[in-house]
Amino acid sequence: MRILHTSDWHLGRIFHGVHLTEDQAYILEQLVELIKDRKPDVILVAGDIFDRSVPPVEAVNLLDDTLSKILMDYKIPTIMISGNHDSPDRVDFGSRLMEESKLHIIGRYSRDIKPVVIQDIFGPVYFYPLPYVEPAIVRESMGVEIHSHDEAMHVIMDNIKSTMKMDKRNVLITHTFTAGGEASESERPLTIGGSSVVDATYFNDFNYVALGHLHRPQRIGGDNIRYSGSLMKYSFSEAAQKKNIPIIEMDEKGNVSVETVELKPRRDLRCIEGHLEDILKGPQNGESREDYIMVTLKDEGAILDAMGKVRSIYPNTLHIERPQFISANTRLNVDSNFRKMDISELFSSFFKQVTDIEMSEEQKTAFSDMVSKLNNSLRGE
Ligand SMILES: [Mn+2]
Repeated sequence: MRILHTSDWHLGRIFHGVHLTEDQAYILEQLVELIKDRKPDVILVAGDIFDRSVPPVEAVNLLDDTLSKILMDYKIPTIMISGNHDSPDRVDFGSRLMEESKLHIIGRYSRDIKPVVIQDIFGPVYFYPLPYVEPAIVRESMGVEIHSHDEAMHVIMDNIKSTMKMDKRNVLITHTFTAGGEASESERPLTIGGSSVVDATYFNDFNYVALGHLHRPQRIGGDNIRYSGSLMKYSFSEAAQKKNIPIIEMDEKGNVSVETVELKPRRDLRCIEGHLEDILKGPQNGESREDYIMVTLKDEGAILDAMGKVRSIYPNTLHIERPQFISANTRLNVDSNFRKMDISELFSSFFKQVTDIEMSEEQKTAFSDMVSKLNNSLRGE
């Protein structure tokens, strides 16, 4: 069985004010070519199909085009789940109808997870699709006291394993933060404050686990528990990462070997550091001027229209940082690492600046609760 694993497409993403739909269309075209070439038996999309719960029209059209090619031109069964950015109900629309065309979309979590069965010459492989789910929803549907993502995953896995045929080949598709995984800056945290990681040992009985959520392509332990990583680089912290698509060959016994294929983005995402004078000399090693660029300027004094100057050489410069530059009027001690802070840290830093008082633990908890509620209501829960 040949499995193509992908996740975190984030269709409709806006990055530093730039709509990435054209870049996403460009790379999905290559993905479709790869599918045509390699003819996998099944395609897995492990969540975060869209970047937000109500995606823009262009993103919906792009998904429609891509799935039509995969399912109608090449007739490859496809299994998709929703991630923490997707709206479970909207993603679920028409899912029963589309099953007829071998498109299995699982937007909403349900207590009894039915496997999608796909055959190869050796027999069936059971694919268990588990969309992203809040612990509170699992608590309600299972009627057990659970409070964390880890406890929720434990209960869900026990439930799946109670009916799973251990002598058959089984694959799990899910969207979660697995312990041991390395995060990037473009993932939206699953919980505000507290831990959202789940233990990887729950996944031990599966022959392959296709994970989504973490945007860096990576294995957890062996070859068979893996994050495909996001379709593209979605933050400057990912500039040095190599995104790729894992293609998994599963043998008769369920052992896997994995090959990864790199796709070429329309524009790469790069970080450049130096003095303005040197940066204005342009790319020195044949890099494209059209790439999306973040510049860290080492100059100390004031520079008139730094962005205009840099953009005359690199038109798609999206962000300039000036860590050395402290203006005479700036008395606020702003942490230059604010890009790396999560929303709670950002807010408490803002609070401190405005009031000159540290936030209390109670205030922090109240803030986290409010943001969680807001996130959930945006997802329609
Ligand atoms: Mn994601």
